[in-house]
Amino acid sequence: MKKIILLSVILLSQAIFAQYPVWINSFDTPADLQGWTFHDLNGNGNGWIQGQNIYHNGTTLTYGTSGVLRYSINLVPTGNATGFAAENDWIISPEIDLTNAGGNITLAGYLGRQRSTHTSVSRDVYIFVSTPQKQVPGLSDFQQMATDAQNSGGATYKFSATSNLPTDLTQFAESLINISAFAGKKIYIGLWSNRITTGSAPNSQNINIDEMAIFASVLATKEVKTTQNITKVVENPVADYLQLKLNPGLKESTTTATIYNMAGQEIAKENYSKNINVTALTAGTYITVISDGIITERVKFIKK
Ligand SMILES: [Ca+2]
Ligand SMILES: [Ca+2]
Repeated sequence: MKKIILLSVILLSQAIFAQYPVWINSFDTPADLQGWTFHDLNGNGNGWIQGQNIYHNGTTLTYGTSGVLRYSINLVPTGNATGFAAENDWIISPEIDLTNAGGNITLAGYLGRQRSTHTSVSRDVYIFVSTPQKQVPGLSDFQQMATDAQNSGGATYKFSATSNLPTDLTQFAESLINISAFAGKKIYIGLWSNRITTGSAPNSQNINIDEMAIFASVLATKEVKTTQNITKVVENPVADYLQLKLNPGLKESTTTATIYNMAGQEIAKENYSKNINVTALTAGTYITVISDGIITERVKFIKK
C-alpha cells in the first residue's frame, strides 16, 4: 500500500519517469538495522530502536503491530523516559550506494505519530557524501552538519508530515525528499533526536518511521557491468524460470527477489531460489531487486 501511494504521487507529478527502487529499509525486524550505528550520547538507555510502533489508543500508550524505526521519549504504557530533556541520540545508516542512480531521486519516509495531539511529525535528515578522502563518516561529521544547519536557519533535508497525518495512529504519512543532488554518490543518512521548536516544520522527538526508501528515475548499468562478484542472470532472455548467479556476498537463506516492471511497479516478491518461477509474467523487460537486507542489487532481465 505504501509504495502504491508513493508511485501514484510520483506518476502524477512526473508522469514521464519510471521510478526504480534503489534502496528500501522496512525496519520490520532487528536485522533491518544491521549496519546502522547507534549513539546514546546522554547515556540514559533511551535512543533510536527498531521495534513496534508506539501509539496512544485513547486510554494508554501501547504498541502497534508495525515494525518501525522508533524514537520515543514516552514509555509504554505511561510515563516519560528519564533524562529526556537532555536527549542527544543519533542513528547513522550504512552506506547507501547511489552510484547507479540518476535523474530524479526521491527519498521517501513513512512517518507515524504517537498521539493525536502531535500535529506535526518531522525530523531533520542529514546526508553525508562519501569521498575518497573520507569514505566513512564519523559521528562528528553529522554533529557538524547539525550545527551548520542550526546556524544557517534549518536543515536542508527534512522528513515532515502535518496535515497528511492519518487520524488512525497506527497508519503512516508519506514524506518525500528530493535528493537528486546525490546522483552517482555514496551517501550515509543520519537522524538526530533533537527537538527543534521553531520553523515551519519543527522537529518532534517522538516518531515512528515505518519505512524509508529511495527511488530513482534513471538507473545506470555501467557499474554493474564492470564490477566483479555481482549477481548475474544465467541465461537471458528468460523462459519460465529466472536463474541467477548470486553475488557470493549475499546470504542465500535470507535473500529475497522482488520483481518490478519498467513502470517501477512491484509485480512479485519471493524468497530466493535457484529457479525463480516467472511463468506468470507477461513478455517484457523487468528489474529484479535481490537483497538479503544487507546487500541489495538490481538485475534487469527480459521475459520471453
Ligand atoms: Ca538517550
Ligand atoms: Ca515497517
